[in-house]
Amino acid sequence: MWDLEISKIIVNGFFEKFNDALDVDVAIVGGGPSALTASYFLTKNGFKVVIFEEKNDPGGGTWGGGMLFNELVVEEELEWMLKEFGMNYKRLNGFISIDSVHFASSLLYNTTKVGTKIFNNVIVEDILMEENRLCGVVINWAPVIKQRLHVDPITVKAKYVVDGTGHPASVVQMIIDRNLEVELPLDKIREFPMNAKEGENFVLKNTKEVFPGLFVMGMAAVSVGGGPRMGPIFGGMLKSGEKVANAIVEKLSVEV
Ligand code: 48H
Ligand code: FE2
Repeated sequence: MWDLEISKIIVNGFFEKFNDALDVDVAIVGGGPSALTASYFLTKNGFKVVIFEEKNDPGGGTWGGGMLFNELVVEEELEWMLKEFGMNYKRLNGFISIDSVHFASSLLYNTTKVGTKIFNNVIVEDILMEENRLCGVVINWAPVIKQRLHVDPITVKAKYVVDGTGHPASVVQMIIDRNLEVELPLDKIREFPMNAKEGENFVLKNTKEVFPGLFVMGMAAVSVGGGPRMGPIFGGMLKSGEKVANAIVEKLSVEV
């Protein structure tokens, strides 16, 4: 009977990959552009990476371009990365213009193609800690949280956790809420008014390990550092993802 076969293929296929994702090198929270870039470079370097995305459709703030005009902008210097991802684009006055649906789907295609596992509809609701260091995340089905069902979560072990949750910097917020901050100078998360050029520089500078075992990247790095937003220019997100990947590759290579 086809119907039973189909169900078995889905259930077995899911649990095989989910079981493998319970103990990883890097767990990335959120599936936006910085996460898709970081995971691509980490996975390509041979590390086991999982992304948890609370929405049905990973890609974060990329799909809608600027104000739903589905085109977005990247700095010209990032042409090499767009080529690496096999994207189509146009060069215009020092900038690159890309169809945002093509951009989002290319990032998703490339990272999943090299082997990154993305679990959508899964929310990271808490952090896992050991001896004052992050060592994983606590996950649940997003609809469980949204419908406020009283269902306990499960855990995923990771050598490094990356906060790629965008504007709210949700993972760092969990640390702040518990007064755990050791290396964080902040008591709250905030971002400043739009300035594309400064925002793009700020995101890269503030992409770093902010707590033992926890890196912050993308818009979350801007919120945590307290810098300007940059609007619909996405080069900083790509560069931030690449920076996190390089930093973790270096750390994990030393630890091996
Ligand atoms: C699971 C979660 C959780 C959670 C959130 O916002 P994003 O696109 O993230 P970035 O930093 O890669 O890109 C930012 C960019 O899209 C942007 O907003 C820019 C450039 N703004 C400039 C401006 O001026 O506004 O994606 C974050 C993703 C989303 O898909 C969330 O659903 C997801 O993270 N997420 N997933 N567990 N606890 N919290
Ligand atoms: Fe944004």
